Amino acid sequence: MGMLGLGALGVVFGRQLNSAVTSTVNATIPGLGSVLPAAGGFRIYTVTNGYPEMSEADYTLTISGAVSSPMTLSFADLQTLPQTSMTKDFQCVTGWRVDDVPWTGVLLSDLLELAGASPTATALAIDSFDGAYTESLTMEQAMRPDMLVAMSMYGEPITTPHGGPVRLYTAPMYGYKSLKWLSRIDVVDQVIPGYWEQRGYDIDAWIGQSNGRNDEPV
Ligand SMILES: Nc1nc2c(c(=O)[nH]1)N[C@H]1C(S)=C(S)[C@@H](COP(=O)(O)O)O[C@H]1N2
Ligand SMILES: [Mo]
Repeated sequence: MGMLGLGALGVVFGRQLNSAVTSTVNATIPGLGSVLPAAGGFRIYTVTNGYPEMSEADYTLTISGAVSSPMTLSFADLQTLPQTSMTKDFQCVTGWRVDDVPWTGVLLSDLLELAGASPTATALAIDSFDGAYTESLTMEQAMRPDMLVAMSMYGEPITTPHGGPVRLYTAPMYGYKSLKWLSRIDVVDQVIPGYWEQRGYDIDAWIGQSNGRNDEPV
């Protein structure tokens, strides 16, 4: 419970804790935004000062590391790849859930195949263009058919607060794995714990089977 309590607090108040370290002026107001429910029941989270803006025209996704074809894809490149849609719940480890969210994008497995990810690589180290948030997935997890590099949510472009133009949607795992403002996927030979994992959350974030929670898997 010690770790969970700390971690859960961190999600809700991460913004304040962060700013408490770096500034006192902005310590409260932007943090409050992160605990207010947004439209549709989502709560909008960020661990930095606000939400980084990036147009579809400026967007790039880099796939690097242990791949035979390192590549940098534009938003238009991603649109030319096979699109996969899924409608599934979004579950944050702090307890809120949004049912039946339609997502569309490119399967993470399709991108890894395209880049020629090494069959002996064991994990992904994933970065956000917010400059702070990171995530990890094992290669086995990343190759599942419900791990999406999402470009649309509710049939619309993903908004900036929700991590647009491109974010991860890791359906079988708690929301902290669904990194927003996706910028880089690095294929690596060991799991590098992500932002919240360094702060106490389970690396394997299976819904209902981690962080001491007992949520219904969805
Ligand atoms: N870059 C970034 N991605 C992130 C987060 C964050 O703070 N920064 N929070 C995570 C957590 S804990 C959750 S529950 C979801 C929330 O997604 P939303 O902000 O679109 O509701 O984003 C995840 N991805
Ligand atoms: Mo979360």
